[in-house]
Amino acid sequence: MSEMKFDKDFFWGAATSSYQIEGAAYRDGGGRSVWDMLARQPGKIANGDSGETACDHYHHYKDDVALMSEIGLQAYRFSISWPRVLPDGTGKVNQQGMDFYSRLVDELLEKDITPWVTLFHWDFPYALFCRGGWLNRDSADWFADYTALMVDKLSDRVSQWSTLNEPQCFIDLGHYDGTHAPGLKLGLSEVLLAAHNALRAHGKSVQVIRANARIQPHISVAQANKISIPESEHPDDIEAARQHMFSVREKHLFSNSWFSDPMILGQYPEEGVSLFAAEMPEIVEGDLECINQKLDYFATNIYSGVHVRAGKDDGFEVVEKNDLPVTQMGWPVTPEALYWGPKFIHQRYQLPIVITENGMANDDVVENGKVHDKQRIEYLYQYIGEYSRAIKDGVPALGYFLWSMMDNFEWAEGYNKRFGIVHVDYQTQQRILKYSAHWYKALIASHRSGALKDPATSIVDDQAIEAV
Ligand code: GCO
Repeated sequence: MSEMKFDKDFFWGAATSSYQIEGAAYRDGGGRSVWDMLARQPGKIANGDSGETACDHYHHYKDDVALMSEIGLQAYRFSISWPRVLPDGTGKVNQQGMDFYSRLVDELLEKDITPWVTLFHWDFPYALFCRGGWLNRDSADWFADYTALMVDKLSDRVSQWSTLNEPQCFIDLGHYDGTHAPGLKLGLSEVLLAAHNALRAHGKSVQVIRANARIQPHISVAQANKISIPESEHPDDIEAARQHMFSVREKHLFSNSWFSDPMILGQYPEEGVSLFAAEMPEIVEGDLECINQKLDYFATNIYSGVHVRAGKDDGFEVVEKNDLPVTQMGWPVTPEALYWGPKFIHQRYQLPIVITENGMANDDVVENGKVHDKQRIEYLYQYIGEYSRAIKDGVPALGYFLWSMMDNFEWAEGYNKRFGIVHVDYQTQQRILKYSAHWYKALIASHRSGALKDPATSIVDDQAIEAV
C-alpha cells in the first residue's frame, strides 16, 4: 500500500453510544428506553443480555476519558440518552442526567478532545413509544424540544451535533424486521410513516440547533450506508455500482437514498416513490422543506460493501463472493468500501465526508493481561488506507471515528461481539488497551507530528507496543 496522506487538519476519533456503554439506566432519575423494554423480552437478545450495567461508563467516565487521552484521540463521538435527561421523553427534566453530560463534555475539553454529540442513537423513550413513537406525527416536535434542551445546556461548549444515528437501522430493523427495539414488524405503510416522521424530526432538530446554538454549530446526521463496490474499474462496472448504491428496488427501508435524498436533495428518490406508491404516507405541505436543511457534511458509518457489476437487464448485478474474510459479526472484510463509499456519496451529495463509524468485531482473548488483536489492526490499516486513497482522489474529508472506543453492548448480539480498541471485563469493569489501541495511538501521533508514515502492520508485538 502506498503511503497514507491526510491533511494536517484531518482528525482521528473514536465513537460509542449511550445505551451501549453507560449502564445505570434508571439511576439518578433516568427513564426507560425501548431497548430496556426489548431486553426484557425473552429470546430477543443473545444470552438475555441488556444494557443495564454495560460498561458502567456513567460511573467510569473520567477513567474512560483518561484512556481516550492516553490514546491521543482528537475527537470523541458519543450520544445522549434521551430518557436519561427527559424520563418521560417530554416535560420534566432530570437534572442529574443533564449534569452527567455536562461533566462529560467538560472532562473531554479539559483533555483537548472535541466532543461530537449525537442526539439520538436508538434509546427512544419508552414513555413516548407508548404514545405511538415515531408513528405519531408529534414525534418530530418531541425530538425538537429535546434538541432545544440539550442545545441550551451544551452549546456553549459543543459545536459538533448529529441528529439521528442510522435511521435505516432504527426504522427498518426496529419497525419492520423487528430484531431491534422497539421490536415491531409493521406493514410497509406504517414503516414509511415512521421514517417520514424521523426525517421531519431531523429537519426540525437542525433548525433548532441553528437557531439556538451559542457557538457556531456544525451539523450532520450519521447514516448507515450500504456500499456498492465495482467489481472492476471498468467504467460500466463503476456506473453499475453507483446506480446500485442509490437504487430503491426492494420493499424495505434499509436504503441509502430514501433517507439522504430528502434530507440533502429535498425529495424522496423517484424510484422509491413509484415502488412504494400504495404505501406512501401523507406528505403534508411544508414537510419536504422542513426535512431539507443545510448540513455541514455527510457523516456515514461504513463497515462493509457488496460487489456489483454491470448487468444486462436492469443495469447492475450483485456478485456473490464466498471467499472473503469475515469479522466476528460475519460481515465481509471489504476495505474498498472506504474508497468507493466516500467517492459515490460525495459525487451525489456534494458534501465533505466524515466517517462516523468503522471498525470490526473480533474474537479477542486476554492473554497475560494483553489483547493481541492483530486482525483488527490489519482491518483498520486496510480500511484507513482506502479512505486515504479516496482523499487523494479529491474527496474532501474531515475525519475518522473508529467504532468503538471500547467493547460494549452490541444490540441484539449482547456482549458476545467485541468491537472495542479497549477491552472491557464486564465482571470487574477493568479496561485494557488492546494492541489496536496502541497501533491507533501511533498512527495519530505520527499524523500529528506531521510525519504520517505507513503505520504498517508491524506494531503487533510487545516490544513495538511498549516502544510506542
Ligand atoms: C451502528 C451502531 C453501532 C453498532 C455498530 C456495530 O451505528 O450500527 O451505531 O451502535 O454497535 O455499528 O454494529
